[in-house]
Amino acid sequence: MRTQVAIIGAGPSGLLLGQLLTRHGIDNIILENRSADYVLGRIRAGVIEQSAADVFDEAGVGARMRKEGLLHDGTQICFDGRRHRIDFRALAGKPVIVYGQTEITRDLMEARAASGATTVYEALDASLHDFSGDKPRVRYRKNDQDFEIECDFIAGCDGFHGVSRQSFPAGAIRNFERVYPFGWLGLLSDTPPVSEELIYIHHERGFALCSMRSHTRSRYYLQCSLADGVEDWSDDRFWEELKRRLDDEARAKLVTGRSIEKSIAPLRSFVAEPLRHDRLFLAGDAAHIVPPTGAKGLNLAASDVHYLSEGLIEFYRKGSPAGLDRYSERALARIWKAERFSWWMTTLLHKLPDASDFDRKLQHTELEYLVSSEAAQKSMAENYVGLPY
Ligand code: RFL
Ligand code: PHB
Repeated sequence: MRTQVAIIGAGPSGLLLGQLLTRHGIDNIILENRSADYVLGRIRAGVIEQSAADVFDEAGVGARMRKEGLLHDGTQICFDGRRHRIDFRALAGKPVIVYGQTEITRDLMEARAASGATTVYEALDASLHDFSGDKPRVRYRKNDQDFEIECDFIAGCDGFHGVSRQSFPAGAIRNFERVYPFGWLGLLSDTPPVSEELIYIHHERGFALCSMRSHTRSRYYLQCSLADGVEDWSDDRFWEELKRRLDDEARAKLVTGRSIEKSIAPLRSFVAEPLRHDRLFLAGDAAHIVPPTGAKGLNLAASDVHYLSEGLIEFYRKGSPAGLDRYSERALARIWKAERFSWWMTTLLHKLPDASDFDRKLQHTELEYLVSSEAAQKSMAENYVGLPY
């Protein structure tokens, strides 16, 4: 088989890149090691920046998001049992869109199927070869048969545990990492959200987040121990613990119900540099991880893919490698700002197990400063709605 761009991974990064390239007449094949149903079953991000939404529009997949997505003009920060509102529209001039990653992924999959471009699901043992020459190849196995794709470029969009970053030669990539000593336990339920806006809660028992997918579907998170398993958390235990962390009004309003999904995610900050080795490029979670507190992971995937698709389109249209040469530097500048913001939101809002009394006083003062200073709120709003591309 031969294609122009071989894309590894059919998460949001890979599907979005494939869609943008296809629309510009650039041939591409996506290899995904899981099934389409498995990919659609993962419950992840919920908040989309306007600029990421614009990239989804450009890829021709924004219509349902624009129709069904919920526009949020602000968010709520709760501590000491009181809620404070950060007004995104007033402070940063735009709202965010609440629309599930699952839905975006579904929209991308449908658009790809309609375009006729090839996606190989359950493509096992992908291995990347010769990307330092001008004829890179990708090998994989499907239904016990071996296949090889010859291509011009390989885009590694295969997430944190994928093969692409691991294929960089030793010494050609540097990792920067912080692992947090707690996790997030998420619960999805067909119950009306407790509030019209997301509530980020700092509480002495740990962080909590009230989010949503629609007016009838809620998504809640609790800071939990890394030693916990989902089996330790019955629905009843989850709701009881969430109630303890809510303010009085939210506690009284909370509608509980059967969970339709529950999962635990560890929290990590991670960046690999650079994002390119010759004809192999990394984008999305393959290159970086943010803790979910800032809602930046999916949004960074969209900005990486925007820069990378621009470079590839320029290469095929004009024969110029300039955009590809600038890709790593451009993408990393935005990635590090999102890393900073996600780290800041995480340390501001969680119960930090190793904190001293001094650290806890500073954390409380930071919260007080945020809710009392327009300048501080403006900085948070500007980052939350998304820094410019
Ligand atoms: P993904 O989604 O991990 O997709 C990678 C794909 O590659 C496949 N793969 C392989 N395929 C072929 N061969 C191999 N060897 C392969 N190895 C892996 C995988 O099966 C998968 O299908 O990465 P991508 O596309 O870069 O997208 C990144 C986003 O999924 C991620 O950043 C967000 O979900 C992060 N995130 C959030 N981001 C936001 O912008 N806003 C949010 O509100 C938000 N909330 C969250 C989140 C992530 C969470 N978890 C579970 C980590 C909330 C949570 C709880
Ligand atoms: C979500 O709805 O899943 C969500 C929202 C905001 C975050 C993280 C996750 O910061």
